[in-house]
Amino acid sequence: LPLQLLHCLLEDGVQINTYHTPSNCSRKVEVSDYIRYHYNGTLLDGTLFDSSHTRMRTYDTYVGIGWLIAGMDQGLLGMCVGERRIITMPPSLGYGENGDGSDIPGQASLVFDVVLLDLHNTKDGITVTNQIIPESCTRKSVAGDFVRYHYNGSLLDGTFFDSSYSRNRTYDTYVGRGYVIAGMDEGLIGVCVGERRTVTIPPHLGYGEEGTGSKIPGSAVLVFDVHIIDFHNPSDTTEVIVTHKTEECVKQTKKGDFVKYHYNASLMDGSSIDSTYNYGKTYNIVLGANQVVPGMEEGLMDMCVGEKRHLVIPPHLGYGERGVTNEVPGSAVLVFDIELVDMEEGLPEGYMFIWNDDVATDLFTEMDKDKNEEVEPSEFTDYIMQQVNEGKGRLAPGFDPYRIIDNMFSNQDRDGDGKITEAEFRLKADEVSHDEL
Ligand SMILES: [Ca+2]
Ligand SMILES: [Ca+2]
Repeated sequence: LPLQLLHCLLEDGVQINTYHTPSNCSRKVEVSDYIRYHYNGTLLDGTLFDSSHTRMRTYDTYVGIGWLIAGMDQGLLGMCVGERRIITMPPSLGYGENGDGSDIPGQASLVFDVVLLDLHNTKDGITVTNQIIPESCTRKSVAGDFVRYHYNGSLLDGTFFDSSYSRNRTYDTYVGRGYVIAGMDEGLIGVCVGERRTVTIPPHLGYGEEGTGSKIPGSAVLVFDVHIIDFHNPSDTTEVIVTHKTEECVKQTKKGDFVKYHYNASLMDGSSIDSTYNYGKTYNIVLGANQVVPGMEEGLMDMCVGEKRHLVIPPHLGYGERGVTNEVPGSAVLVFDIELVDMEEGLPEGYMFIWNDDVATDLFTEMDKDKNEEVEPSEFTDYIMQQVNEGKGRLAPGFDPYRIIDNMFSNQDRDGDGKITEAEFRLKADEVSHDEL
């Protein structure tokens, strides 16, 4: 031992020699903190009497309140996580006259080479640091919201234990409802979409004294670097924002209309899903016919040709918990920018064909071109198409006309023999409904 050190020991105090100081230290050990550290304990002649390293387990204890020998209770105070120090103490602050077991003789001065791995106080709550909040944030998560986020998880000394990035999948959960550890349940409240934050969680709000798995030891403080991808509430409706209004609007879209529109689809983090502009043609659907997700149906209602809208669609009105393989992640909130390019007015609800004019008085005879007292499918189809082309009748837009006409024929051909007789042909204009004439 250097003379200098011996000299200090004579003074009956604890000698502290820090030989590694971490670059950042936001907090130092105080009385009543709970700490996890590794140590090698040696006698003054260098004889190793104990080592937490050989046990491959940290020593976990309260500090400064008499749980440790006095020399350690004093010598560990003021330490930073990651700091390494040598604590040397006289026997009076160690095991005194009698020593301890067979390894520590009486009147032995002790030398502990310590590295601090973890530090918290049971009075601690979570801490939120390193927040980066998008300027566009208009809404913050509340209990009961469903949050999709990425995270990197590490221990206080920087040891990595888990990452959602490594699985290439967000972690998805309800918050404030006990589905995740208490500290995370709290740390995910008040977040914005796109926000980044570091949530530091003491063990009593994490995995406690037991820890979990092979990577999170007991009494470990957890540090999560979190990136919020999106969140929604099960009570959310589709958000519709008109971004461009037309000067005049003759008619607004309604159920049954055939609409042609462009869309840009993306996720809340801005990543693009799909765009009709890439294909150079509109997406065409019949409104109210379940051809698109409910949120889109809603977003396209009461719209004018030329109008543009910004839609935010929660997953329960979009692609749900399952999403679309390789395109839309499960439970994702969708963002659509849409533009109504054209529309064709639909028929009244329930109708697939209507007459614009009065119905011919002797419809059956008009249809039965070859006058064999039966209307064959070709006669029927030709007649209906002729009415449509002459503007006398109208088929529901957006569907295959021949399929509609086939259905109409089948409904009229009550005995299903492939032809319609005059008896089967019971027409009254006010009876016209659905696929019947
Ligand atoms: Ca015929
Ligand atoms: Ca028949």
